[in-house]
Amino acid sequence: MASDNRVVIIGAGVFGLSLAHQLAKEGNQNVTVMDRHVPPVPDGSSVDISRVIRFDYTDDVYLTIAREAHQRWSQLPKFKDIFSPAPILAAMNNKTPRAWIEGVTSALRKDDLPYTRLPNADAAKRAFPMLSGDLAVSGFSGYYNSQAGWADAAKAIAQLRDECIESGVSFISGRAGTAIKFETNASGEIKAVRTAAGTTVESDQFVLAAGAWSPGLASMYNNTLSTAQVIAYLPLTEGEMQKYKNLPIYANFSTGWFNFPPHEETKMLKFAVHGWGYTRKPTPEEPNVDRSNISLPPLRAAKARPNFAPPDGEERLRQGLREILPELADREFDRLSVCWYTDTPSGDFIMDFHPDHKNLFVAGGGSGHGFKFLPVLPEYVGSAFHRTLPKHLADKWRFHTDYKDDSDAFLGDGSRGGPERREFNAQEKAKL
Ligand SMILES: Cc1cc2nc3c(=O)[nH]c(=O)nc-3n(C[C@H](O)[C@H](O)[C@H](O)COP(=O)(O)OP(=O)(O)OC[C@H]3O[C@@H](n4cnc5c(N)ncnc54)[C@H](O)[C@@H]3O)c2cc1C
Ligand SMILES: *[C@@H]1O[C@H](CO)[C@@H](O)[C@H](O)[C@H]1NC(C)=O
Ligand SMILES: *[C@@H]1O[C@H](CO)[C@@H](O)[C@H](O)[C@H]1NC(C)=O
Ligand SMILES: *[C@@H]1O[C@H](CO)[C@@H](O)[C@H](O)[C@H]1NC(C)=O
Ligand SMILES: *[C@@H]1O[C@H](CO)[C@@H](O)[C@H](O)[C@H]1NC(C)=O
Ligand SMILES: CC(=O)N[C@H]1CO[C@H](CO)[C@@H](O)[C@@H]1O
Repeated sequence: MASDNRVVIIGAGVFGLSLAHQLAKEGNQNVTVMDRHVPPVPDGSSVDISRVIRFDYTDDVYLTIAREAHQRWSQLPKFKDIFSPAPILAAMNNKTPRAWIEGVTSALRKDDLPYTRLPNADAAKRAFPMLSGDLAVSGFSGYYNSQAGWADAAKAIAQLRDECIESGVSFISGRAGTAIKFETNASGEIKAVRTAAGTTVESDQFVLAAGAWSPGLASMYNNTLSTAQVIAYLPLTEGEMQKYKNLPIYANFSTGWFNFPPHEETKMLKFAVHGWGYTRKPTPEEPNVDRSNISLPPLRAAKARPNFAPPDGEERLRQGLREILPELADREFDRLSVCWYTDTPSGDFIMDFHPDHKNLFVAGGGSGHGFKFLPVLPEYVGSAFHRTLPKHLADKWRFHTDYKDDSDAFLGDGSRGGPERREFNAQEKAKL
């Protein structure tokens, strides 16, 4: 690729910045990233106080590259103040199908990766004595893996942004960086992107890396479904920070509930639900091309996520605490929020050219697990952009056109738990 080929990337999350950094490192001095906000974008999905880093996957490809990523998170000096090691404890009830845990542990065994089986709740509580709850009323099954941890996502994104700037990437932020619509010619090639400021940005190639907002700019052919997931932050006292210092990342795979160890800088205990989530059908006035059955976060000026989660979401957040740390279950939260997943039917990412627009590359489909790949993502997304991925990866991350007519393709990758997905109601939508 000629190094002065202009590339405009919409979205400064982990996917967009990774590609920008890779292209600039390869010598392209004409890469521009557009976003609603200067990264770290406060309500972008790549930004929060923490994201889980683990390589526990049933799928060989993700296990392998997540291991590569984990090695970099834990060994590279530049991640020293960003990554914190912590064990991950995955638990399920005997009642529910245990396919996920069995799949993961057999994948770990196959690669000779150590983990500790926890045959019952007592074993889990012996290993982690601060777990004061019952853990599972009807039969517990689980394991823990000490080789995991969490990253301060906002700091990691700020560092990646700086690496982009240092390697020559330009940024357009705010209204002039907010894409409203692509301008295409008769053969579907994109000529420019129109912005909320009324300007247009021309380019040779465009990249759609707008995360959960992407279906508002190009038809996703049922490749993605944007779902909102709930999060809570609970303030801890100094004494509690000490008491829970070695708390593992506890993931209840029957419900999708999981927590992070206490966050030293903010003195918060954060927990969330990796579930089927909530959808938000856009209103007819909103700019989007594919109104049929899609879900979109509101496209507003970026700002901190509103202090809001639906009541049933809050209840699930508290119920999870009741299982592991009941002494905290009725405490006041500092904040609740929702954060948007870009789910794909299989949980696989998308890194491929769009079927309708020859010069539009799509990078995303994070499906609630994309962040951890930050240290290795530039190489993969760069190769996908140059069409040089090994065939098995190109197949895995292709833009599917075959989901187009499915009535409901979004059945997940086996890691989701809890109640069915539902549409936010009108009062809830007003608070997003
Ligand atoms: C609650 C939650 C918990 C998660 N936990 C984990 C975890 O523990 N571990 C893990 O590995 N992954 C986790 N993930 C998933 C991971 O965060 C995502 O897969 C990843 O961050 C997605 O990155 P992205 O670049 O696709 O999207 P984003 O980071 O959302 O980036 C898209 C960007 O596009 C911008 N944008 C949107 N529309 C426009 C427009 N029209 N014009 C200009 N800019 C626009 C947005 O402002 C945004 O900054 C979690 C996600 C959530 C929501
Ligand atoms: C960027 O692209 C423009 C338009 O093609 C070109 O004129 C310019 O030389 C390029 N800049 C660099 C640094 O390659
Ligand atoms: C997961 O959560 C559900 C609902 O709160 C609970 O019934 C179950 O016992 C929990 N399981 C584990 C393994 O913690
Ligand atoms: C659209 O733009 C591309 C790239 O500039 C060009 O090759 C193609 O001929 C154009 N198509 C039409 C119908 O103008
Ligand atoms: C796929 O798109 C069709 C037509 O747009 C729609 O009827 C169907 O419900 C969609 N399926 C999913 C899974 O969104
Ligand atoms: C994926 C998805 O959300 N599909 C929905 C499309 O719309 C129908 C009818 O509203 C829902 O039943 C599907 O769940």
